[in-house]
Amino acid sequence: PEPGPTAAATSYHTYAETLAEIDSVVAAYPQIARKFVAGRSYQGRDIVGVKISDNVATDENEPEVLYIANIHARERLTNEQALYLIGVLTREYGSTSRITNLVNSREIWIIPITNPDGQVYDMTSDTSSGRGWRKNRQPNPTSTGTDLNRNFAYRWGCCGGSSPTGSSETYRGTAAESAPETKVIADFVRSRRVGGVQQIKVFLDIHSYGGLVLWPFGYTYSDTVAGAMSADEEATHRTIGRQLAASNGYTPQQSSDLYITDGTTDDWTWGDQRIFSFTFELAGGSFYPSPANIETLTQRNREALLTLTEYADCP
Ligand code: ING
Ligand code: ZN
Repeated sequence: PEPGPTAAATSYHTYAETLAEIDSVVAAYPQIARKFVAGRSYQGRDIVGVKISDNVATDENEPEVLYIANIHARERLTNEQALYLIGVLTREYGSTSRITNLVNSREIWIIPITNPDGQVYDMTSDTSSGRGWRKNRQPNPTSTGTDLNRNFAYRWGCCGGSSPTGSSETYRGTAAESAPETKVIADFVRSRRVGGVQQIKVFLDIHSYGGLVLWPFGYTYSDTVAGAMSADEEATHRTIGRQLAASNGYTPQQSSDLYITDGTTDDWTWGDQRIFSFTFELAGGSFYPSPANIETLTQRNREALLTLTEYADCP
């Protein structure tokens, strides 16, 4: 394929290549794509995103959608999934009416590498296989790294779904939002409240692997929680989740049906912010699927991602 924002990825993007790709998209589509820096990682790297909307420089009163990926370092395909979405939305604007309508009527925020320190650490000179690193790279009392997907401030550490031990893969940190990357995402989400109303209506956290569509809560097996997940709200999550799964062939389930977790991103975005929240575990059978399969594996979610973006003005 040709280089630039229209190309399907044929190898995994490094952090530097991801930034270059974002710069290239923004340069090619300045009317609808704008780069933003949500904040910095523990080691000082920019946590970079792209905002996609018409009149992109203006904060319009449109429903917003947030996509984040690569919160876990080794889940390299998730960055490609985010770049794929950026590519589709920009490239097809003006030619595919469904996409033109979405970009015109939504503000879409996409952060491809939420954990840049971990992602850089995970990459080796052979980018097709990595170190299998999951957490960020912040020192902790006994080891290195906080699991960012156990460090959010809703029922943090409540329920046996994370670890207090520094060496654990699911180390929850010394406190909620103790990891800079967690706080960057949480601060960004909080910053989208205008007059007390959260503008982000739909959120997706992209992980791999497993071929799953998950929704809150993860901290409890209960599907409804008084004051936090009504029967209607649970039904909305379940209905949307099943529709997404019908389009990509994944398995839909409440997060805790996989296993109990606490302090996850989507428990917080729903529990604290009341944003309809989902997690994908991308299909692909490994943290490092062959680069030859990136195109097929990411295209598989085209319909699901467009559908979810459309739901921003419904729930
Ligand atoms: N799995 C996710 C994890 O953090 C998950 C599964 C995501 C559970 C979101 C609950 C909420 O354990 C991987 N592979 O990271
Ligand atoms: Zn993950």
